[in-house]
Amino acid sequence: MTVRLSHTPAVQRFFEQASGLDNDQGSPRMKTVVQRVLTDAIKIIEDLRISPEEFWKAVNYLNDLGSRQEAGLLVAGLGLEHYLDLLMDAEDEAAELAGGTPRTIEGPLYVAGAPLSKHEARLDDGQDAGTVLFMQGRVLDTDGQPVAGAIVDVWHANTAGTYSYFDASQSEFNLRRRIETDAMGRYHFRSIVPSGYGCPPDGPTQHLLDQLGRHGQRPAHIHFFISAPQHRHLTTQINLAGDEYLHDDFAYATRDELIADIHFFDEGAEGRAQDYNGRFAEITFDFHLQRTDEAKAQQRLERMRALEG
Ligand code: MBD
Ligand code: FE
Repeated sequence: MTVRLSHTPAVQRFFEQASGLDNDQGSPRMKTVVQRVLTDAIKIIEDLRISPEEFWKAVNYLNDLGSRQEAGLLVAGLGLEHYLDLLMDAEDEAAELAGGTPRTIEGPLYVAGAPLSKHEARLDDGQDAGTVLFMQGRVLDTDGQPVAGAIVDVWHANTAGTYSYFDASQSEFNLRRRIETDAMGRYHFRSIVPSGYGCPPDGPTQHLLDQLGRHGQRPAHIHFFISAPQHRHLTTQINLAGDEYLHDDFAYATRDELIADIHFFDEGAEGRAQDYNGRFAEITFDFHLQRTDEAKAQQRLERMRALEG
């Protein structure tokens, strides 16, 4: 026998009240959202016959997720952050705003306020004996014209796949910089080749992924915010060709246009890199921005971020 109550007027009225819809205080938007969440939740409880024991397990899971600061990791791993990209892409398409380098997820590991320099930077503090990486390219508009004075805000993991700030063993802003493009739209930087990221194996995100039969690995990648006056802010990443997880990213960020070739050069490869004689790797990648007059479109999405605001 299946008992169902969620559709009854008494239960519907009860959750309208719980959502504050019978008072005129508070936020109408929040009331609408909370009422929908509650009434959809009780339907799930009924449809899937969620037991009270399963319900309390879920409550405890949310506590674990929060105490480990992994909510942002879970929404990436469940594909919800990628879904937001798909939705924004579809909206752009409908508004005939397609074109330029595609967006892909920001992820949970950005830190605001990295050191700013003109045209070039060194991102690593010299403490990680990873392969030296030289990356360069241009910021262009969708007609191929250079964008001078664009800000390339770049962040990536070390050879252990961890990020400064979140990994307290790294120096402040290690592998994080903002670089302003030159008159020809060019940027370049020296860093180290990052490793892929793996979810903390003992954390709540990986625990859930285990129950889905999934891994929690990302391919090696480098994140970017690209911004410039009169251009649409771009949140994106490059994913490094050749990585075993390139097309098996637990966060679904890889897009064909964002796969970057990485070339390795042996020690003494002359003339390839100024002032550097050891083994190194090189990536060249251009970013294409859409033009816009809309001020809000020139800014990154509002969201809680480390050291922002
Ligand atoms: C990362 O480095 C990342 O970029 C995302 C999206 C999720 C977890 C770790
Ligand atoms: Fe990342």
